Amino acid sequence: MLFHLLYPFSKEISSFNLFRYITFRSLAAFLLATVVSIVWGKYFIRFMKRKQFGQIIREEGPESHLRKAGTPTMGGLFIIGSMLFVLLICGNFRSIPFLTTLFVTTSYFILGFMDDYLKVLKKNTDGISAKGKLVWQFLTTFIASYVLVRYQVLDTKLYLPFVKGPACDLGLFYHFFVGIVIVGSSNAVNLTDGLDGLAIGPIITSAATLGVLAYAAGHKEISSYLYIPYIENSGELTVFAASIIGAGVGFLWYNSYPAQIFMGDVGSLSLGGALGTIAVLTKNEVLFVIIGGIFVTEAFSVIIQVVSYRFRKKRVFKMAPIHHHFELKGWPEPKVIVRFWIISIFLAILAVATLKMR
Ligand code: 57M
Repeated sequence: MLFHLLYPFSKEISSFNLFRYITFRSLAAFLLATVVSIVWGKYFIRFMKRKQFGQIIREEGPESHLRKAGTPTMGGLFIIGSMLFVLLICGNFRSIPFLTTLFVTTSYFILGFMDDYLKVLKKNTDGISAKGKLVWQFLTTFIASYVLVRYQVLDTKLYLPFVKGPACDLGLFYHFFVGIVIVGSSNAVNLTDGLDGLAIGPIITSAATLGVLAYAAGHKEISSYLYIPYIENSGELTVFAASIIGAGVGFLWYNSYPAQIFMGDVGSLSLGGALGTIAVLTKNEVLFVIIGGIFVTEAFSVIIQVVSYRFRKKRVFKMAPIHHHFELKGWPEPKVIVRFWIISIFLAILAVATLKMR
């Protein structure tokens, strides 16, 4: 908002000119989101402890998790809250890519909040049904992709890493493809969020990578130099990504092992949805499989485990998702977490490196 309020006065007060620059507003968003989420998080944890709104631990999980019972959850409330506060100041609300990401993030935030509310506050451990969640998630993406194609913000073409120009035109299937990417990302992050800091680490590396890609895609000269599609106004997603990084760092301040707070579905579903939407808006849906490789691996470990058990009555992993498999192999929790972070950093570097291999 400040961008809309202050920039017109930049002729009188030259320093307001700074608000025009995406780099300035991204740095400001990152720093402000970090401070706001650290401060807000402190009081949020105190409030949740006082109200005894803590995590219910399922018996069938790893033994080591039983001591986590009662840990406050729904930290996603102050993660997304910090992001929205900062984006109100630094965001460009005339950018359709920015508004679309805000719409999906908010929609999934509401879904996750309702699920957590039922599970944590109403002690109804099942929360919203898996089918109900999927209907809500796909409905959100169909609305988003319809608007983006109808108002010609995006075409229905598919772009692949290492390949110059579009690989093919998905036509009407594009809307379903967008759904798979965003809903898949949201649920993969949700599954990954099973150890202290395990999800927020790759969320930060993915947001950083997608922020760089969004800046390049929104810049005419850079996008043509790198042979990537130019998406007008997608540079504003760099500001959005910066707010995710800042709020994520602030959350990690408390979620690092041993966690004082979990993010809850309100955090994992909305942040996963935000990342998937930025990947779609910058035409990096396939590259996102590399960027979010940890999330993809976690989700596939569950699919492989369930399919194997259903058809062979045998498990492939000691327990899925795969982070539990390593826990049950005897890896201490912090070791699993940091090794997954190391892999996500390498995947982020690899993804950016592919820009030069077209
Ligand atoms: C999301 N939620 C964590 C916390 C977090 C189909 C099946 C694979 C589904 C999956 C499942 O239920 N996933 C739900 C994962 C839970 O975390 C809460 O949920 C929020 C995220 N949505 O913010 O509020 C537990 O994770 C631990 N945790 C931490 N630190 C954190 O920072 O330690 C979370 C965040 C928390 C806490 O213990 O209670 C979760 O794991 O449920 N099911 C599973 O993941 C289960 N796997 C399983 O059943 N595998 C089977 C089949 C179905 C594949 C198999 O291997 O044969 C495991 N998870 C649990 N118990 N809790 C194992 C059983």
